[in-house]
Amino acid sequence: MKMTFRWYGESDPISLTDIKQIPGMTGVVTAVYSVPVGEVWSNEAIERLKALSNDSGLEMEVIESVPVHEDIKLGLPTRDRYIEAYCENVRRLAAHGVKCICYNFMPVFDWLRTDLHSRNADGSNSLSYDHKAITSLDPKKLSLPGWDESYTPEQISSLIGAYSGMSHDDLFANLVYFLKAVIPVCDEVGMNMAIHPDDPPWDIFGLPRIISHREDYIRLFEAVPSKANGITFCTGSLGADSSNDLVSMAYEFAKDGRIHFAHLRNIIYTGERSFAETGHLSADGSLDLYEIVKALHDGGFNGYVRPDHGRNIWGEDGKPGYGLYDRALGAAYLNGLFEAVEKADSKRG
Ligand code: DNO
Repeated sequence: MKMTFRWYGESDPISLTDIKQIPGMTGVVTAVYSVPVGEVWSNEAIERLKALSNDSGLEMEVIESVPVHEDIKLGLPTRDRYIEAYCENVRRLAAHGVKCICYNFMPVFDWLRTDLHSRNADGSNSLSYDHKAITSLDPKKLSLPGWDESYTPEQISSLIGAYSGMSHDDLFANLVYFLKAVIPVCDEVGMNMAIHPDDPPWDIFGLPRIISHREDYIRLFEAVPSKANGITFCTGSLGADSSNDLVSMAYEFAKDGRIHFAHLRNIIYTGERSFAETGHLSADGSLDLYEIVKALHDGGFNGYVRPDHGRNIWGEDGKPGYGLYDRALGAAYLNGLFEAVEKADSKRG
């Protein structure tokens, strides 16, 4: 396991020095943010991120994300040029020592919450999701927390419209088309693709979502068998649907060599299809992080891990989910869990 931390590049208020001071931190998870989705990243921009990270004693072996252009998800004729650009990014990143790319295939929104500063009893705040609040919104006039800067309500409405009539199978076929072009390049250059699950794992505004349950993964691996076709095991996303058995999925997919990256965090169920993000500790939420870490370990997981969304604590007003303090506490806790399960195993063994 390699413990990493998401870093939003040079505009991130959290410095690489702060990140390096977190015990056990080996690397950053980052991206080139200045290039529009679908274009090729310059070698200079990649090189600069790598040099900054390495100069601070951190590796840059995971990129999150190389985003997938909507035309690819929509299966438009223009997709081939965007897929070619994607393949070029894979080659360039591999040439700079990147080993894993986290991406997603969710139409329009790659995560959704109804509140970015939900007040907790201890005075902290965190992200939360209330499905009733979502269903009461008019998709033609959407203004959503966290998305107002990326899209105008008109843009959201027309993008959602572009997906009308698209079935789950259509979207899945578009994902397979994409992977059949990208995975051979990954095999050639030694890159792992790690698809992020749907967050939350159900359809929203009639948009199909296809990476939400165990069966979705089985179908994905059958369609593109190379182990480079792997996953980002995100407990907070998958765990929002309590029918997902995270412990058995962690074990099964780790054993199959499919988990290249793990986002580990906790949530608490607050109602039907509703949840709030909590601190990472098992006791603080509905997910048993100890059992999940143990299952990953028992399955032979040896990929990258990062603490995921944290709360705002100690007066911090961080980027929602991505402040320093609670994620650092999360990393320390996860390091402890991994050390405990690893040592218990080697003593038995
Ligand atoms: C949110 C993140 C996602 C993730 C993408 C990966 O906090 O987990 O935005 O980076 O879905 O492509």
